Amino acid sequence: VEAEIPDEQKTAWKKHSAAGFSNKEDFEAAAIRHIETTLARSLYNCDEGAAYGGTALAFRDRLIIDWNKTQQSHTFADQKRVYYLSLEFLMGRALDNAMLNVGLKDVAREGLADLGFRMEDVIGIERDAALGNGGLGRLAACFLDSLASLDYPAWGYGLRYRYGIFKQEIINGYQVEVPDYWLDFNPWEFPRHDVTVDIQFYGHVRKYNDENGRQVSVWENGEIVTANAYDVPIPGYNTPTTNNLRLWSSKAASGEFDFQKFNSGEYEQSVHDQMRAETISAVLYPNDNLDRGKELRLKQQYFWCAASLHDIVRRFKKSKKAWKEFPNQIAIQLNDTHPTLAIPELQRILVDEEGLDWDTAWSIVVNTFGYTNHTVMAEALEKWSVPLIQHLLPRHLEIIYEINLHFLQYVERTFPKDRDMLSRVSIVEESNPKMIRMAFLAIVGSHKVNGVAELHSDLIKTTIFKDFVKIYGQDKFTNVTNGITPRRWLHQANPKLSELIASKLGGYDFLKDLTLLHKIEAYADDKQFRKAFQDIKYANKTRLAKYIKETTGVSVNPAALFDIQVKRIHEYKRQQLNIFGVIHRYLALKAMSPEERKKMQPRVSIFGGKAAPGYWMAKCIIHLVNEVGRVVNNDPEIGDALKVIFIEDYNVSKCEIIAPASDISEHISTAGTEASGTSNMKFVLNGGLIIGTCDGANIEITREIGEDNIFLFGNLAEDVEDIRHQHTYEGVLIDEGLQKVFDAIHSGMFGHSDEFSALTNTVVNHDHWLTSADFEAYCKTQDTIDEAFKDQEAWLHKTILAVARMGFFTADRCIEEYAEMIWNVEPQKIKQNGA
Ligand code: CBF
Repeated sequence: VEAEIPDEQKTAWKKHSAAGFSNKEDFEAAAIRHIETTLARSLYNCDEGAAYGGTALAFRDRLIIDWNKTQQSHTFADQKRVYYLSLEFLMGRALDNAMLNVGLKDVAREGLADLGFRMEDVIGIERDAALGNGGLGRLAACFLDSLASLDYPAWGYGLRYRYGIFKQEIINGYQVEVPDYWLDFNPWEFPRHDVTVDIQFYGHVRKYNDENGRQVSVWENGEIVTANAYDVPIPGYNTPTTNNLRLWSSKAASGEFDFQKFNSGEYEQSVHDQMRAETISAVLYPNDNLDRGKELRLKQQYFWCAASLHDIVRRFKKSKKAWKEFPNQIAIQLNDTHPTLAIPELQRILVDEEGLDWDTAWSIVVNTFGYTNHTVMAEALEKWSVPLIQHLLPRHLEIIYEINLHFLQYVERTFPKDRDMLSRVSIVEESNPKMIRMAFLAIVGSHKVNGVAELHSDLIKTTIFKDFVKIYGQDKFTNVTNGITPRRWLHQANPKLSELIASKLGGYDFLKDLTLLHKIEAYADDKQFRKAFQDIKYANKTRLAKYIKETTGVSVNPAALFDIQVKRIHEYKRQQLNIFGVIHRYLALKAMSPEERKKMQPRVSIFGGKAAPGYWMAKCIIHLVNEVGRVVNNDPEIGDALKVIFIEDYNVSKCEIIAPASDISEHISTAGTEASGTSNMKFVLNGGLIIGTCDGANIEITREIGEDNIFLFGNLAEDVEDIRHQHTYEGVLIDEGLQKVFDAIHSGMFGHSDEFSALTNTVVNHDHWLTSADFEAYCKTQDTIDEAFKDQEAWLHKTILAVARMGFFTADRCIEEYAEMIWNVEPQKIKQNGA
């Protein structure tokens, strides 16, 4: 309480309070001080690594001053806050983002030049914080940027994995996984040694009746692991608001280390518990859209949910408000089902620890949580075996059963004649072993459920959650179409395009109100603007070509059409369709005379993405792409007409170079399988067009930018099931062109054909992903693109219109929709003095 602090203390603090730099001189002073004192380097041994360290630490100081002001201000105001629970935060690099968001990149550039360094080299030193697999984790990172930029009081909660997503190496055309130990030097986190939570696993539940005859459950005798907090400041763009991302790291609880064993020489055993505890936050599971049901993963989920909830409840209790105020003060968003255990955990805290009755507690729980679904694919829908939960979290299993009982009683009352309904919607699946359906628990325990694009939100209502719509009504289900942050994905990745747009719009306001982009539509026919736009694209392609040359040794011509598909490798995303199309093109080029070949539009087909280590088919796709590249790129007859590139170790920082360099990018999932996609938005915002299916956010992108400015093809979601049914009963009809591709593969043209038999057989046997069914349409659309690209003026017209119409896809709009429809929170501006 301010009034209780003596005046002398206040004066001393005021006089010496840390001040951030805002000019070159002060930046240099801050950076050099850190280089000398924190990093123990000097003028004589300051390399790029040290320059990065000094710059990052100088900016971290700046951020933490704003962070303190923001947190103080939020505590004083005591408004409703949002907590975003996500097992993945794919943050990428922090320095460039921090410099741009606080508006001091030019100051730092000049300062670094004085010290003898180039900004680009210094930025390039930073390792990506790669705590995620793909779209879901990157979405969480974009949302954090928007929450801070829009001044929402919000925290992210996640796990501080010691190893992020593995580093991918391509050796002899095969993916090899190498561990990503990224914490050697991480200037962006603050260890909070004072913030720890003891988390319990295993044990048993003891019941007794208290003096009022009320049954009490005590979960006891478990194994304790400690959660340690690490805070990462999240700066908003052009605002002092700096929010917090709190990541938990696991440690053996103090007292767990067995000194007796250690002293008697049993070293290994004595450190065993220590290591076991630390394993919980050691590694990110490298699966995207796939549930493997591993015990350690369940431990991760509970560890993180329990630590986060403990923290949230502790903060709430400080306010001394009544429990019924909890949902008015706190909104918790569940990013997919991974944090669903937070639901029974909050119920446990309220009932077992705080003594609330079941119904009061449950109403608080439901009004607090919102659940975002990111997939309809069966293999990604999480289920946990009842015996496993029973063993690891015995009290939670009881609570889940009780939640289910109350829910099923309600269903029974509402639909007395529909017995099947009970087994269809039960949170407990009556299989052997019984399984807990996490998505169902998330729906029952939340007041809103949202999908991430219109088609996807409709599909969840008509397929996997159909019964729940009957039970709860339409209003519980809503849509928030995904978006991306224009700060990173335009301003940072494509500074020249951002500058060109700003020159026409009279400043950078569009970075906070992306709908302002519509004003550049007026320049779509302006010759000078077009030329400038075209030059920027060419420069970005040249930058990527240089990167490709340096990393693969292959020269590509920046004047060729750059066709890019970078994302996780997955059969549903259909990189196989793309590479079969490339082979089809190669065969066609080989069959042409040199004169005919010269008339063809030169192309560079670029792939990138990681396969989950245990996903054999995805690994076959990577191998085939690399083998096709080896053959095509070394074929003297082909030359520049076609090049095939696989970019190793695709990640966020590489995407920042790749997205601005596309002419066409591929978003070609089997219709109805890609919930939204977000790279589609990044590519269009950077002046590239899309070849895509009517899937996910492609549909809304088409609606916004106009169907003349996108190349759609393929079967529609509503027809997919019928086609699959036909395949099962009548067999697969292999497209003629595709058959030639398969013949070429079987002939050994791209290496031993056995290596690829799984890939071709799956199409011949079931064609579950409609590779053959969509092949002809895909190839024809690629031909249309070749023709369209030849008319550069018309192409430029399309790309400029598309950029101008992308305003809807900002993550800021998403956050405003969540805030209004789901969280009911208001922004809170922080004054520069922190009041
Ligand atoms: O909503 C964000 C993204 O999430 C996924 O990556 C996911 O992990 N389920 C989906 O596959 C994407 O379609 C979606 O854009």
